[in-house]
Amino acid sequence: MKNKNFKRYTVTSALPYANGPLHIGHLAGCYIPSDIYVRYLRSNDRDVAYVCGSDEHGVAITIKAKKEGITPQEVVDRYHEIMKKSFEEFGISFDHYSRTSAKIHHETAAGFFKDLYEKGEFLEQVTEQYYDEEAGQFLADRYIEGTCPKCGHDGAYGDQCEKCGSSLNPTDLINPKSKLSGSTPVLRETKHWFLDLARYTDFLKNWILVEHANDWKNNVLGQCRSWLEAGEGLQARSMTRDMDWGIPVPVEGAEGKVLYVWFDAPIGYISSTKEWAAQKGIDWEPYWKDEETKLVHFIGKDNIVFHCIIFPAILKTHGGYVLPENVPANEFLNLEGDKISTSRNWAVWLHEYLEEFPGKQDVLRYVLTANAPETKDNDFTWKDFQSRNNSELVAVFGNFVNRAVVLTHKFFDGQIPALAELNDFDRDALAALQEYPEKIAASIERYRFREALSFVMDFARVGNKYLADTEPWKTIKEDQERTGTILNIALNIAANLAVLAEPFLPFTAAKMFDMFNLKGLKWQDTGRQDLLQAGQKINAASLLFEKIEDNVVEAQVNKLMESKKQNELANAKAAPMKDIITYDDFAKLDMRLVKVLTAEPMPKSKKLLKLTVDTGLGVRTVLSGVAEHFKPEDLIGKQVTMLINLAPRKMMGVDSEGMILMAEDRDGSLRLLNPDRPTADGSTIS
Ligand code: B3M
Ligand code: ZN
Repeated sequence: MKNKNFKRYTVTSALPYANGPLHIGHLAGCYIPSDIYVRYLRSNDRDVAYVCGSDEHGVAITIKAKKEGITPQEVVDRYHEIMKKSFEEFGISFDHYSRTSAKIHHETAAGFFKDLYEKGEFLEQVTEQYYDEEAGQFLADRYIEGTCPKCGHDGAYGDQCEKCGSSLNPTDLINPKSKLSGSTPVLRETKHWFLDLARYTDFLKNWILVEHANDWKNNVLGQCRSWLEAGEGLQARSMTRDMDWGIPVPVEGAEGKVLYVWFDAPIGYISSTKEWAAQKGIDWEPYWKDEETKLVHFIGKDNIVFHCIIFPAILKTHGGYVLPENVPANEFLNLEGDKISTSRNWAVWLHEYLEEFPGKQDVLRYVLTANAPETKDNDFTWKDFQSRNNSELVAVFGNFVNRAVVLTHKFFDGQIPALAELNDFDRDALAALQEYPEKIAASIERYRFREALSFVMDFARVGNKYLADTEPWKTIKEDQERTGTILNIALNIAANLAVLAEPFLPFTAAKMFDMFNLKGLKWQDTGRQDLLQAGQKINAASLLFEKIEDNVVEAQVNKLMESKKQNELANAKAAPMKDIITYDDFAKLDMRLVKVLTAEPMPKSKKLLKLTVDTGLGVRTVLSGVAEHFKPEDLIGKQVTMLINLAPRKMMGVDSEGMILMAEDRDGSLRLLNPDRPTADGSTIS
């Protein structure tokens, strides 16, 4: 399979659920890698359809709608637009971005279901499913939560445990609870249509574990192997759900049921291609049906089973469709050592990034690729972001291009000087210029984008070092011709660099092409040392990258810490109840409203304030451990609550005659207990 020559490419990236904005984990997982791949293919003049769209069905959407008190339609309308815009802003160059609520998709997905149904592929089974009696509905997938039977994690979903990655059935959960009402669901009978995956085991084993044993990524093969070789083998999976949001099941006796979101979503790639082709006035079918089409699915690791097992089984059964040639799934990206989480607001949101780093899309693209979770989970840190920007993009890439352009303006008035005699430095640099394009291409073709990008940077280093070695700012003093040769070579390295970097850093490449007055250069033009020729004019240097200061990344870290704190506060539980007491115990406490007359810090104490209060029965002195929470002037003149019959106690040489009572918030801060209207000092509390 490996060396086959393909006529065209269909490249997909996972359809993101339209239930929230996009964050860096999305970009790193499958959108930047696919975009690099496609930009590279286009640069090679290959025929590509790069399709995606919003995944608008499933429980992910209806749960969000319930949480926000709006309809599922409102949820998907809102987030479809937001996600589409973010992709555009970050240069993710889909040929088409559709949505699964589109009519063409409903028809296409229903058509697939009908086809399989008519072929008798489904097992029609009445099984017991969890039903929420309070909410009056069946609980599909994420509507149900409980303890994972495999790892003991408490918040496992009905379809999957995110902690250990096991795929589950709702009935596997220990202590299942409905997400709708919190009640314990009951089992009720309901009919569903199951895909009997076991029947595809031999085909899948051969296709994945034999035919693709050498060209699929290890992390993908590993997961497939564990599915295909698990003791109990592949289990039948229901392709329908009891829900009212989704694509109605197009067969009789299926009222109130919709297609399982994972049945319809991958078919969304096909619908998106259809929509794209119709708009272009071309035929969509070759992109899915011609043997000479290379289909590649870019996804995150949690989607492997759906793209490598279930969707291929569906395509195979339907017949007439090509199967994916590769499914280069990435692992997960963490953020500052913690799992990215929408609900905990532990994320770098793309729309917020752009507000805070306007025009710096390529910096994020660069960092997310240089540190991509290609073979294992990886961590995004703001420190790493800063240092990659400052010491790689600014100090190497930007510095090299800038020096070549600025010196050409300074010494040659912006006109490219001619080549003269070459020395060893020149020959080495030109040799590198021949080597790098192929090296980079080979890595991209193998989906090793990190490695490919590191070669692009190495090539920029070659240019940087070439200038450092040849020192045109010195040679200009005695040898104009030599200086011209150096700058001619440096500029041609830079022009090549623009083409080679374009898949990774498209905004930067566009600026470079503008500087060099170059248009329409393709991958096949790289390796040439005459992209820029003597006599041509270049434009003034434009800023490619700029240094990011410490305070800027510190602010980002602080923002994350703040969201962690907010989250902890929101989740902090009230202190547990103390032991039960009798009324007589309680009646012994004499609590009163008292007025603070004076307040002053206690010398040598950080914690204590010394107060005098009017108890209605006389003036007393009280020491209160609130100096870290209140200033004396916060208290003077205020009414507070006090336990007045607590035995006096001597502290730091002062008798404290009672105790001020306060409420403690979850974060440990204190609040005074004030009456809701003026009340006489000494009023009792009971
Ligand atoms: N929407 C799941 C996800 O975002 C899903 C991908 C569908 S790809 C066909 O992880
Ligand atoms: Zn688990």
